[in-house]
Amino acid sequence: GTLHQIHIGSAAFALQKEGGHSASANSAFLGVSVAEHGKREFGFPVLRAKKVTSRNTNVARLRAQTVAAPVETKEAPASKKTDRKGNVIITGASSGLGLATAKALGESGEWHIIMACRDFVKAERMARTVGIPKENYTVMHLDLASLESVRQFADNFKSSGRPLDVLVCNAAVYLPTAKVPTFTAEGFELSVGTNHLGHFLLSRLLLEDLKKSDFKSKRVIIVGSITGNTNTLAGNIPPKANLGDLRGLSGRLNGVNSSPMIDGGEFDGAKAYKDSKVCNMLTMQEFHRQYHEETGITFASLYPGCIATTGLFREHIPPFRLLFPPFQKYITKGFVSEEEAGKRLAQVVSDTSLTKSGVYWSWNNDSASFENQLSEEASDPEKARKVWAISEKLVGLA
Ligand code: NDP
Ligand code: PMR
Repeated sequence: GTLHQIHIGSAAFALQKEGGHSASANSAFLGVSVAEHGKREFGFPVLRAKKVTSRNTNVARLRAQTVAAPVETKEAPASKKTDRKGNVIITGASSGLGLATAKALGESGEWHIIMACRDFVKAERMARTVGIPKENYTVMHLDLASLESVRQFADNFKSSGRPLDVLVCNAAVYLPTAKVPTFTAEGFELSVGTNHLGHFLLSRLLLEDLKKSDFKSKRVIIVGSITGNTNTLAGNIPPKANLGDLRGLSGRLNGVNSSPMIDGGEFDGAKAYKDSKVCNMLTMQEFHRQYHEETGITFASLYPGCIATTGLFREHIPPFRLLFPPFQKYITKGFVSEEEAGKRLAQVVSDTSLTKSGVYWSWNNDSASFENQLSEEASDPEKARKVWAISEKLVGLA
């Protein structure tokens, strides 16, 4: 059975929004900025949710089944190549932000979207439901919780002969109520394994394809989040992201002879998610440092806003799912619709003004994009280098 407990503190809550829309590069989202090491207490209500469950959370140990994508590419004449449609892979395009982005790009007629999804029947159904024109998308199987599936996907994509212009690492799982860790096929804690390690291998394997592309702008976009950034209010809601000295990551996050958490601590699903987002943002920057100059590829991350209605919160307790959207809409004012968030990510994919590399994009209340500041940890080059080096070993690249 399932027992729900929810505690909402009673302190009055008000957030001061920034008046104008000229949020500077130094301002955190919503103008709420917290000193990096500030041990400040917040007078905000604390929403703590715990779920005690006897449900057996299933381990993603299924072997990947992969379908080859139907390819109907026509090679454009060399002179016209830069005028062709862009080809963009979006992971987790079967729901939420990924689906909304696929819809926005699909409708523009300028993109062919490869929807890289673990459930391709669902992906096909969702593509039809939101009305993406048939000729503008292809569904391909990808289960990020299996490195074998990631390799299979990369092979399948390569053999399709389709050029790759933009890769969007969007898929994620969030397991805030899990009492015990679950693991990927290779035995990594599921949140970091899926959100970070799966995408890390995927982007490394597809880098060669991106290099070969002759498209006007080649990009790798890794979706980050405000909750991994401890220089914001949202990033200071416990449990806070913290990768520590990476001892758990070095120990393979297997929960057997090492901790399932990157910092080596006790399992905490919400923290594991936030840690995975820090890894996503660090990976983007390390990619930028190592490859931007040589390849011309733009590497970017973003916080699309709080899309409180997506499937990300599917594992959260029902009262949270009920209260979270109105809380974000009326109290923090950080809420964005899936449609609006999809347009934001679509901008990072295709907008000619968002070509700068190494940037973490955010949007102000008037939906104008700006270069946001990452927390100290999420912008630490030494940590980025270490996470990169350890991750390389874990996914079998080094
Ligand atoms: P959703 O749950 O709606 O979408 C996540 C997608 O990831 C789903 O399509 C899901 O597939 C897919 N996915 C999960 N596990 C795997 C896997 N093993 N292999 C392949 N695909 C997988 O959540 P959101 O749209 O909210 O999340 C999208 C991104 O946005 C994430 O990176 C999240 O961290 C980020 N984000 C979200 C915010 C929010 O407020 N919602 C705020 C900031 C960032 P399926 O459809 O089969 O379930
Ligand atoms: Mg948070 C400006 C205030 C703000 C913003 C933009 C978010 C975004 N949140 C804010 C504030 C608060 N949140 C406050 C004051 C509280 C205490 C009541 C609070 C609580 C809270 C919880 C319990 N918030 C959450 C949770 C989640 O489980 C979500 C999470 O952390 O997932 C990792 C979440 C989020 N708040 C956000 C965003 C964007 C999330 C979704 C997390 C993400 O995708 O990174």
